[in-house]
Amino acid sequence: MQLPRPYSSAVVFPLTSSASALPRFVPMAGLMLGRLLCRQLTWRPARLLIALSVLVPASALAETQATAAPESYASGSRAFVQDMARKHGFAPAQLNALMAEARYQQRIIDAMNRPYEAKPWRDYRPIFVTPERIAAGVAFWRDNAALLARAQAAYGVPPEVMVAITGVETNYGGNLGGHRVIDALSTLGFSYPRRADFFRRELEEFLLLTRDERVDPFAAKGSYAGALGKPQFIPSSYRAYAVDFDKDGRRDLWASNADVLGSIGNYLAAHGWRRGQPIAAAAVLSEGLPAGIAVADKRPAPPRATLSQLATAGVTPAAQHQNGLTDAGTRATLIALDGMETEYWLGFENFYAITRYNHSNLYAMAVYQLSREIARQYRDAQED
Ligand SMILES: [Ca+2]
Repeated sequence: MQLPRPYSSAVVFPLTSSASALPRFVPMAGLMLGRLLCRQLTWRPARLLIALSVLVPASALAETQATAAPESYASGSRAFVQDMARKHGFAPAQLNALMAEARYQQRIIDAMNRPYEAKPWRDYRPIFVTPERIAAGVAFWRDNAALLARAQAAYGVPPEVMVAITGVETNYGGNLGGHRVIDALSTLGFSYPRRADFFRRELEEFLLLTRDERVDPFAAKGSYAGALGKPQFIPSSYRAYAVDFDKDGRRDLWASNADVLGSIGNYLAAHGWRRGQPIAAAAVLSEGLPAGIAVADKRPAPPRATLSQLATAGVTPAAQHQNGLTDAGTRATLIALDGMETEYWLGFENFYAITRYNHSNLYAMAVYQLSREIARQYRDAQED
């Protein structure tokens, strides 16, 4: 995985309007190859494609076969440059030069239209809660035990939750996403009307981030939705919640596990995590669907009903999940998930905090269940 490189002193960035020279971009091997291929494709496509299919992974090949960008992309880019110049003092000529290197990617639009979270729970869970991901989580915990203890002390989040989030997001850093962040955010920000405003703001945040943290905007790789680093923070979250937990002067969510784990802890603490409180519990419905209690599906909802109100309506935590549930005033959301049969769960404040990381009850439940398995196996191994 190619990591974002800090800017060398030879490269002019930030792009302030007072700077007169055009930025001298570091030549990118991938970009150069892409240009070379595009040129060659115009004169001998068939033979070249056969040769390339041997040498170049399919994903890289697809990238060279550029889909024509819709008109919205060029006009969006022009308006964006003007906005950034006005709001943040970027030099228009230099930012135009930078944006001219960004590429519309149809495959990013396609990926947005089939998200994992559209799957039912019975298909979603097996993607993330697997023996391999549990074992790798135990190893990741062992390798980062001191950092995790320090992050738990600082933010109150148990190690297994920070480990499980890293595991669900990027398989502990093993899969950081293969898209250039600038391509993903410009494609979605200019040419994905349903959420264009959101992604355009994230593109703005991304350019500010690269300026502040001295990250090369073309080397930053991420998911198709523009999420960054091992914890997959979107740029606005990176700027607001990432912490320099190893105190080296940079917030590096790619290479520093200290910064990664500290940032996850800080994010959850800032979104309502309660130290020592439960996350979720399987629910038993003794009287069928309870009257007067809202039932959430995959869409998160803040906990409103107390355990005592739930009990009155016939909803109680399953015996194996009653540990720590001694306060009848604890609030929960009753959640129904479409497993092989419908599963009922109680999600507490900490469950809702995990949904602030990714707005899906499926996501939070996968993190919770993965964290339980990792914790069990980690502690078993400690006792051996
Ligand atoms: Ca750092």
